[in-house]
Amino acid sequence: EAAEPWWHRATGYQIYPRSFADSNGDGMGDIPGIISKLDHLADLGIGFIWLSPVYASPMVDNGYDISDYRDIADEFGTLEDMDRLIAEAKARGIRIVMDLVVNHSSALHGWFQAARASREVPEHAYYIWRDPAADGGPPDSTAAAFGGSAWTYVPEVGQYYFHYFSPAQPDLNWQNPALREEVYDMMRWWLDRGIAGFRMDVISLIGKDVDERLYEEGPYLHTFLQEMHREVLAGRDVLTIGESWSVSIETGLLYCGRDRQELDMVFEFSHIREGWHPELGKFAPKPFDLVAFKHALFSWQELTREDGWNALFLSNHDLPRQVSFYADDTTHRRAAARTLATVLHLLKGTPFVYQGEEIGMTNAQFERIDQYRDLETLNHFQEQIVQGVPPEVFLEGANRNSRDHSRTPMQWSSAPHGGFTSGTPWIEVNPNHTTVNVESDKGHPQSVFSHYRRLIALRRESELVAFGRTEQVFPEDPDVLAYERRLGDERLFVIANFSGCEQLRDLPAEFTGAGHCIAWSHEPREDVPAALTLAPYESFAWILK
Ligand code: TEU
Ligand code: CA
Repeated sequence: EAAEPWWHRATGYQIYPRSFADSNGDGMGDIPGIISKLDHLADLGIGFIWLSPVYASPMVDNGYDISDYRDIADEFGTLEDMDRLIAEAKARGIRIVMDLVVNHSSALHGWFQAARASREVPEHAYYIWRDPAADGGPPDSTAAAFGGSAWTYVPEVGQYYFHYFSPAQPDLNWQNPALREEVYDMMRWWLDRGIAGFRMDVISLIGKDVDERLYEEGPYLHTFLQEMHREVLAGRDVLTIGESWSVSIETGLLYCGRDRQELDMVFEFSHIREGWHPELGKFAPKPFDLVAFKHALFSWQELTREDGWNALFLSNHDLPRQVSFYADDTTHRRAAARTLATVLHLLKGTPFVYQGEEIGMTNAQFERIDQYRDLETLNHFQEQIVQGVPPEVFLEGANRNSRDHSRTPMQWSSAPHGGFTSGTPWIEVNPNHTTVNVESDKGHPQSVFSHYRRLIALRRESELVAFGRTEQVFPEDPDVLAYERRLGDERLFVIANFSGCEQLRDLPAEFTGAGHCIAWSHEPREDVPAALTLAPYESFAWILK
């Protein structure tokens, strides 16, 4: 029997480098800045960092457009800085997982520069080209995720290239074995430098067949993932997490089932997409629906009971701040932040904390479109205005769901710009940094940070938290989320109020009586009462005796 994988008890922490810590006053976070904050992460108790892209990039999509996979962006530092980060993190027991963005490259990558100049060079076939339609227009009407057509014409070669995202992000042609070997070689090069794995950006797109207009989970996906496993991952003690916006309960284990030899876990978004408007999309979010959310969350707990493994998260750099989206970022901010953490961190899987979540950071309240930086928000604004959506309506949606809310800089202290930079930050710091910041949170009796530290330690120390079987309680309850974890005779009961009103619930007799409270939002209480009154956003987790 192989040793238990290290990530079964570890918690990950996502760093978005440009917004974490700026060491040189240019307003942009950087690798030396990250190194200077490693003690904060060691104190939190995390096992590994997922580092969003730091590779050379023109930064059209903040680094998710890579122009050299074997170099570091100037604004973030150098390869030496990266080696130092790996070593300094290791010295604190923290591993580094890098972002792997290989569905597409930047249009400024040397490969694409060669590819767009001539049909004759080998690099041409690293990308996806099709002839114009009869009228000279694009081969088909597919729209790009960030607006406009998914096809862009290049007169030098008389063809269109395919880009699922922006024109600055041409899709790599995974059907070409030489391209695949370039990717595998680059992955080995990074692993040999000492990193502990990869978070794979939109990996479920690599098996696409553009002629059939099949993009997500296309026909070649699992063949390529298995090949990548054989060529790069097999025999190495590394962690792989695939990002997929299409993976479902039906397909989840194809990526991470024990006999598949593909990935270790997937970031799946059903619980997130739940909150988007079915036609108008993310900029017209629906009111939060707890029952649907629970259904998505717990069906993945069920799916991964005997096989596969879950990646647990509520926030990342593409999503709004979790207290703002799922709960309350005003009166009940601290309780809400602690409750969301309890609910997620006591499930089975590997939890991920997104920078700032550990102090309950909130959405920015931007009032004008020029305060936004994200190309997705800016492009959709342009498109929707043309379609007649009133600007204030769009801005209201953006205020709830734009990607930039998670990208405002980390709030370290009440100093100017939250202590993030001594210069002018690339995007405004949330004005609430005067009260919401690491320094003041750590000193607060209801500290969000201490709460996270406790939950992260519980996963390291408790078999029950790491491996217990999850069973949902009250699945149809519109305001309260509850579940049980069970391992042998040990039982854990978690209950959380997701509403801004007091909630009274009669608890089933099997959960009531003597207990030991291991996590709470407001004040601990030792025993589990038959009738429990929960204050707004109040939660408890008890080990039952
Ligand atoms: O995101 C995948 C993706 O599909 C997003 O475009 C998502 O739909 C959107 O962010 C929701 O608002 C990944 C990265 O995480 C994201 O930052 C990149 O922009 C994107 O891929 C392209 O690399
Ligand atoms: Ca900097």
